Amino acid sequence: MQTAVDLHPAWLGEAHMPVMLPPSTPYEAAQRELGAFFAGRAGRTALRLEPGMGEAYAIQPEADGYVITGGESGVLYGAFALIRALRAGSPLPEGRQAPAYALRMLNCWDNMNGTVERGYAGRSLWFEDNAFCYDPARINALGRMLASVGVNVLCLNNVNVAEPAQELIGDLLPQLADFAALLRPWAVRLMVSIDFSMPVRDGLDTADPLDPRVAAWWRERASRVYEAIPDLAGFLVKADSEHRPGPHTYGRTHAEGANMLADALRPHGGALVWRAFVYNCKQDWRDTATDRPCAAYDLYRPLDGAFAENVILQVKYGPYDFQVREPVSPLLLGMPRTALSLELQLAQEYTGHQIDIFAMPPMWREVLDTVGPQRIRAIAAVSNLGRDANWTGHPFAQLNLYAFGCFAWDPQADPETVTRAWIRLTYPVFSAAQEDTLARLLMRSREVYERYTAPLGLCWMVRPETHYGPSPYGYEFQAWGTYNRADRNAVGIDRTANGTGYVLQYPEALRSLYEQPETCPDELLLFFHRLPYGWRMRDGRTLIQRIYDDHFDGCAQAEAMQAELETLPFPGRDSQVIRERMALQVMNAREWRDVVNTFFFRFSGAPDANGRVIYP
Ligand code: GCV
Repeated sequence: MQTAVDLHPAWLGEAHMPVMLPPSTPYEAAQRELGAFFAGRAGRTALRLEPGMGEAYAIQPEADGYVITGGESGVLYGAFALIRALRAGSPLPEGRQAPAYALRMLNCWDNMNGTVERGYAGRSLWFEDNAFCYDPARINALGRMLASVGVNVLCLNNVNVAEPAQELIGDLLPQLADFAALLRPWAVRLMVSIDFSMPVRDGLDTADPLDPRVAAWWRERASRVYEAIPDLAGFLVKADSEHRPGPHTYGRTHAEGANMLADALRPHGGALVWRAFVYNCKQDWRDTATDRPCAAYDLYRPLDGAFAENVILQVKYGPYDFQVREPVSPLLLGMPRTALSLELQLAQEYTGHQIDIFAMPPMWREVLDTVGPQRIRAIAAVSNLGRDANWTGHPFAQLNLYAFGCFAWDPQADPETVTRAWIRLTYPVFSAAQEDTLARLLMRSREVYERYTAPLGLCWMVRPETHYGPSPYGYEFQAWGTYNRADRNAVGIDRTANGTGYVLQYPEALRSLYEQPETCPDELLLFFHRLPYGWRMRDGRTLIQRIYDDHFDGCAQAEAMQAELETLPFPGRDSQVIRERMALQVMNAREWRDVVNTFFFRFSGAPDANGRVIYP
């Protein structure tokens, strides 16, 4: 059983916990939050409900307090925004505030057996033993946490739908409805990942989307589901990807598959979120013509404009799969007539397993700046939550969830401002200097991780089984389409017009930037180019020297982070968890440094110009 303190994310404050009894509406939740916060403080607040405002709100300071005007969920977001600003000492949001995206979704890869695919914070918060199994108080606290940062949709089951999760929209509907009811007062709606082949499981001889019996089956099923949960946000689908069933089995396009499902949801106001994470996961490594990053654009670009109006195509930020650094997916730039959702990953699958520190806001800033906020209509992130007492394993991983909410509401958000606000809310005892130390550390944490793992756009050097720790050739002879093709002369893949042609998928400005190694940003150099070890970088160093230097520097910076953290007065359990995980991170960084340096030294035979130890 969790203690009361465990039920709350640190940014909401330990002393401020008015949620042991679930509220009945967002309005009531807002009243309670404000009541609890202002109890014993000067000033009063009034809520003015204007249903037409929906999720929007405005905070009006008055002589003796504040008036929050907003729609049914807007008043709740306004209440949290006011409390946050007052607690963090941040400026109050001025004027009408409305979220940039109507759908701000957390995707949970929870399996009904209680495991979480790529989960690093313990078991599922709501599934165990192939059934629903949860502490209602914790789910209530989850709703509060999500609402406090404006996340409004939770997709509760893994996109890899495994038995018996199909029954979430079948026999388990009553339990699903009970779960939805717990989150409703927090303005969080459910979404369900579905199995495209479900009609076959139910006795039909096909799941062909153009077969009228299949379409009728889904229409009937959608009606049943919406009868139980009228405000369900919709269905999420992973189709024809990593062995999942999909329309290709029947020779149909993804637009045909998605539209059939969207038709079934439309009368109920549901959205059909269709993932664009589709590639050949049975590639022969000898095949150098097939280039995995090309796959999604090749498949979907010709379908632009063919999707029904309530289909949202959900695209991972890069063309591979949540690597430490990838160029922005060209699909995000190349589907002007399709509603797009940007998929981020809070779960640190390739980014340190919530052991190594990896604050994501700077990365998201780059992605959103490249894509431009007007191109996307929704935003989703793979969850980093689990049953661990602090929700995310590493306390700093809470920042990524908090920041996701901020960026989903306002895609222009400034990473450092968000990070500093989170620090002030989470560690209110810190002095200004301590806040500076932690803010700087977090803001550079991605670059540090990148340097000791896979700098210069080199991806996939992780251990294939776990995606943690180094294995530079681990993916090299596998079927996943993930190669660095290092040999004794060169490393990287030529993705220019003379190579796989991937670069041609970009609009002209980016294409010409990436096309030449002389102009390609260093951090993506080996993503786009195959270069000899003696290649002269812009700063005069050779490529091999830069690889060595980055690994030495990254590791040294991880060690420096460890020393800096020692100077900070983390409260309670955080102190121990942070220290323990930092020690593991330093070990990991040393391992990465030595394995990768040795790997390239053995190929290139080039000594380190600075004479540091590289194991032969
Ligand atoms: C849910 C990667 C992960 C898989 C994940 C998949 C996806 O391949 O390793 O665990 O499956 O992405 O996003 O569907």
